[in-house]
Amino acid sequence: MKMSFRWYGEDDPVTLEKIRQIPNMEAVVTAVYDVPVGEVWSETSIQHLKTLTEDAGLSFDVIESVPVHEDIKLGKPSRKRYIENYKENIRRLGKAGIKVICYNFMPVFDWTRTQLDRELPDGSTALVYYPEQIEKMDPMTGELSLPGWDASYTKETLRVVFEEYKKITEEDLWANLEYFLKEIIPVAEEANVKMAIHQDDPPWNIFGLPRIITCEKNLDRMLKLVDSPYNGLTFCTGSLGVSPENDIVHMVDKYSAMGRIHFLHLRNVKILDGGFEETAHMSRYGSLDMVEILKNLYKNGFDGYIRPDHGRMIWGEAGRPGYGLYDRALGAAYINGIWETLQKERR
Ligand code: DNO
Repeated sequence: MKMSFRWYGEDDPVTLEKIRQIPNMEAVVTAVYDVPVGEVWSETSIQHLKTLTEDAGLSFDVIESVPVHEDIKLGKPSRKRYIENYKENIRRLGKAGIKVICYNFMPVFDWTRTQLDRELPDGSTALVYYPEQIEKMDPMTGELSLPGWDASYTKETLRVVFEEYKKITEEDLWANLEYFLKEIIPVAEEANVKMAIHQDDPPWNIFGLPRIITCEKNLDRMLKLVDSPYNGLTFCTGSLGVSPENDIVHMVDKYSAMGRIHFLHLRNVKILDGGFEETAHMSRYGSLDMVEILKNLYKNGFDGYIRPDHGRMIWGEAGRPGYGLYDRALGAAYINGIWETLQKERR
């Protein structure tokens, strides 16, 4: 496994110099943020990120994310242009040495929480999703914004896109995903870039919008749409793990044995009735058994990328929700410890 860390670019308070000092840190996970969703990334911007990363002693291997334009998910005629742009991004990133591109196929909203600063008993704060809060949320008022969300929506454009989704069933979304994959995976193969879909977070429909990348049955279906190692997963333990029906230890075993996990987001979550709280990474704080997850990866010879996912805010840190330095660094150290133990046991 190669340890990696998400970096939001030059205005991220968590600098590359800090990231580099986390033990065993190899790769940076980042993106070009100055281009609207759907457009082609300039080679200058890609090269700039690569230079900054490599000058800091880290490798430029993983992109999270190249976002998929809404017209592709909606299957509109204009998708043709956006898919061509997407292919061009894959080619350009491949040329720059990128090995994995993470993306998602969630309509309109990326990951969703109902509160970003829920105080835990130890005084740290965490991201949570409570059913009684989601019921009261109205996306049209746009009060909530999370790192990675497309911030370009106005109330009017959001209203229009919601109207368009009223006509889209889950099966339509599947058909649009299939069309997209059949177009882009051959390009990814040629560019030698592994495409890695992120699961829907949370893995159920929200605000009446369909979500399909949610469970084992649907991951099986997704991987079969184009049966190529280049059509793979960003396996996110926290996204899938909030649904009690997802057996994360088993799924990690199955998909890593198939060679279809290229990138992992590792975090722990505590399942509540209809909701969840994010917790510290260590198994005892949440519902996931991190040791069993890592054991299965190790057993299957996993050599892809892992990043510690969201952290709590601790030690008075302020920053992007979920993406501070301290708790994510503790997560990396914890994962490193388990991995080293597995390596030594093997010898
Ligand atoms: C949240 C992230 C997601 C992820 C995208 C991938 O913290 O895991 O925003 O980057 O869904 O496209």
